[in-house]
Amino acid sequence: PFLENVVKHPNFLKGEFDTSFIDSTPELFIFPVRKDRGTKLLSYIGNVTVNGFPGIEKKKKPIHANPRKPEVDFTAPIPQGTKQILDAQGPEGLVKWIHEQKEVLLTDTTFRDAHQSLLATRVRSFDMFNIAKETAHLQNDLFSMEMWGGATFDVSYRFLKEDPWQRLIKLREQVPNVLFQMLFRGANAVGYKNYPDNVIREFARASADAGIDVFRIFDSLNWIKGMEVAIDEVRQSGKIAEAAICYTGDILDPSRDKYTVQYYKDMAKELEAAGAHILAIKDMAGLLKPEAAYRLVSELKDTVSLPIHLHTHDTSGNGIYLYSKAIEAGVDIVDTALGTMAGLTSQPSANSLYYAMKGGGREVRTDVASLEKLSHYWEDVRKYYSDFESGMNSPHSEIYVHEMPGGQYSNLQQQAKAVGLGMRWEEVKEMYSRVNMLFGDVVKVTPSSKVVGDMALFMVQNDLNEETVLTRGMNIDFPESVIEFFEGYIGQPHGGFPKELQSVVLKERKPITVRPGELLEPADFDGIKNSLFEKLERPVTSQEVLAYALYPKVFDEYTATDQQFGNVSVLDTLTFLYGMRLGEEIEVEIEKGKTLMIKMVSIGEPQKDGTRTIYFELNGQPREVSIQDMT
Ligand code: 3PY
Ligand code: ZN
Repeated sequence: PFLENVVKHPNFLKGEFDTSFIDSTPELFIFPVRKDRGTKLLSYIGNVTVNGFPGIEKKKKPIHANPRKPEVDFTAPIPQGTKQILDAQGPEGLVKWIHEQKEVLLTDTTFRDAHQSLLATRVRSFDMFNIAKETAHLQNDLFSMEMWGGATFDVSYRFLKEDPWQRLIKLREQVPNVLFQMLFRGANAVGYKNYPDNVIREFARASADAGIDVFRIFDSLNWIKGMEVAIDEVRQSGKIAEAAICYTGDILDPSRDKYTVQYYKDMAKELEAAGAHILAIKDMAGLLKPEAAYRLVSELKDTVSLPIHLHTHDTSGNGIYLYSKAIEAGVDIVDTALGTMAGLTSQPSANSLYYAMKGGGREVRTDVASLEKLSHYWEDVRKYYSDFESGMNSPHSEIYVHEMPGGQYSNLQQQAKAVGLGMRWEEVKEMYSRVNMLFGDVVKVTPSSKVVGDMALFMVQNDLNEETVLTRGMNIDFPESVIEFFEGYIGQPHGGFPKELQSVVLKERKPITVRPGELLEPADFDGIKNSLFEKLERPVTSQEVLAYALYPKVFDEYTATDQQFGNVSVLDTLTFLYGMRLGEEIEVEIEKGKTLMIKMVSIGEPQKDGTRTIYFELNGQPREVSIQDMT
């Protein structure tokens, strides 16, 4: 219809067709509505009720009371926070302010890494919006909220069928006082491979425009070249470039002499020179032991003049002890999650850390009563997502041996089951650490951790060991991710690639040693925009163009679902995951002030063609939808 509108438009007929013509003629965008939003949502609900939600066992919709929410006086103004400092004084002013604080500052990860690590990143925007205003009022003491980046982007489109940009934009409206932080995988942005430089730059800029203030930038091999483009673009956007050192190995173990204190100090100096405003120590697997943390933070404090921000995962159970040692050594900011979303593969609990430090030399800047109130909300919400829990329910000290990042553990376990290696999980874990050594002891974090995981699965599955990989390797087709790694397409590891293995994996292919971004063709944003525009028959935002540039297939699937079912992010989480019970009635606010009343009346018998009719009442009127029964 859009093209039809265009070609019939008088200005077009006059030959005045350019993009400003589209902008100045909004009538082009008035299309006949094909299927109303209510009916689309009913189709979604009917579908998930009958067919279940992908990835979770189909079961009856559980019954939960509404989550407990703290009472907040919303007539009071939202208290000022760090966002106001950045906006008024710029990055340098904010850095100066951090240096002046005596108390330890917190970043809350509840909206990102906590649920990425505990619940496979499945927490929906709906449950965040529902507590956003309360969070702004009660958590104004935070340094930042980590609420975007990492796996958020991919999972939102792929599994939650919602637009991650809307999460950011709407949370920004409701939380105008605390800095928003994202995890940015350097040249891999929010993906699993290196992207062309123009994608990295455009994505950083667009994220800044949509509301991100602090960019934690890392490279999965600690290769500074892989971080420089992102650091530069973030600085140009007037935002905070927090450059990260990924911590691996054990600085206090003399037999692990590849990643020494000196290695980290050198890297810190390089990151300072590359323009970092803050230095992050990113302990993505929870390998940093308490005494090592004391040593590392002390030495880094003496090496650079940047504030130091420490991130860990509490998998071993040593998280609070480790933070306490880091605080003693002068760390400025630490990452925690609200108590009920903390611990194990997630971050240490803010609530516990507060009490641990109380009465000592340096206390934690927070209001513990507020933390407890918000923790109640998340305790209740977490139950909606119980199907995504990893099953780990006690501290795992073996993390120090296998070195698998918090977010990878349950993922790899699923992958192992999927290829029939569920019963050999212990072997897979052991192989993971052997592959690490075979690769020359590499940093393991997305996406390098995925390469190690893929190789470990491959070796167990094919009964290979370190020796047979080399002797029989010329006749083996290695996993694609492993080939790309040895080609240099996710960067260069510290100390280089093991040469013999590299040639066996690559065979005739030649490795690169330059930054992949120097070789990759720039993304053609205009071309993407035009093709999306034709496919979707509606205006396309630059955010959508970027989403496509990063994840073409995932984005196509998302827009197909969006066309079929409309905006499903407005559904409450239990309805989204389980559909409805017979006789149940729900309210759905499809936009501000516009609410649909939906009642599920009955489910018809399957027809010969495999369809079923589902009978609803929509705002009191009977409505039926036909869906395909796939069970
Ligand atoms: C991610 O890249 O998603 C991570 O959380 C790495 O630790
Ligand atoms: Zn993490």
